[in-house]
Amino acid sequence: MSPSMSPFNSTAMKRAKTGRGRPIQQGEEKAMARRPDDEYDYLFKVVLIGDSGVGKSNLLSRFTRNEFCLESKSTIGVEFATRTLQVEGRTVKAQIWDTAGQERYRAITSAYYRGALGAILVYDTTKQTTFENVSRWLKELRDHADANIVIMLIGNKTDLKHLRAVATEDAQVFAEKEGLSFVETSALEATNVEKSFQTILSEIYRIISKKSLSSNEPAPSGIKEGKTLVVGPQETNTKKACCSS
Ligand SMILES: Nc1nc2c(ncn2[C@@H]2O[C@H](COP(=O)(O)OP(=O)(O)O)[C@@H](O)[C@H]2O)c(=O)[nH]1
Ligand SMILES: [Mg+2]
Repeated sequence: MSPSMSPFNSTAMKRAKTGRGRPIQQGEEKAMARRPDDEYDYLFKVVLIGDSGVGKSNLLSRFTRNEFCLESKSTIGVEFATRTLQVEGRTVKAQIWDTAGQERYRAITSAYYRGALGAILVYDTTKQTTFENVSRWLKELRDHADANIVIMLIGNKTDLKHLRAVATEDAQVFAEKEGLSFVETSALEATNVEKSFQTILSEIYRIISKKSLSSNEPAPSGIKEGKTLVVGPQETNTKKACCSS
């Protein structure tokens, strides 16, 4: 792959903060008027994958809205949620994409993976088959995502201790073998959710910053310092009613 094809060049969005001393760029004024506090250094797209029912949507709602839903409901259409946070001293806007149940039919399209810098691969610690299917999801990533994508393995639902079916060590050994970072979480109890997202965002940041330091290549055409590059639809995030926090 040519360097300009890599998402680390083409879609890691470095956005100059809209501060004094820089002229407002075309189109920016409008965006600022709409969301005056939306300032960030980087925008990272991360996709959630894994079998249906493992808790992807709840990990997302826990991370972005601090909400959890006991009842399971499929959402319509691909959607993402965002949260802006500090990562390694930088303001990062995490744009986390969630499936709309297509994983049930193994029908996730390549558009879902396009421009993703990270993938969070979730299994359910109480369901062995969801762990066995992790290998299939890794293959899916190899086939559809960029080769440099940062992958994190998450074993979710640790609150259901009496139902545990996948040993922590087994997942740890597997993750090490595959070179993935690994965390066990409970979206219900909000255990390690923050930590897992922070970990993958930090990993992405480290790769991006190393890359821009060591790169002697000119920026790919169309990418200029201070410009916002858009990956996927901007703020088409649909508001869903959910339950308690
Ligand atoms: N006990 C428990 N249930 C969870 C947890 N995360 C999700 N669930 C439940 O598992 C079901 C599926 O969750 P959902 O987020 O829709 O999974 P998805 O299909 O992977 O998006 C729902 O009934 C959730 O309430 C968790 O950490 N602990
Ligand atoms: Mg879901």
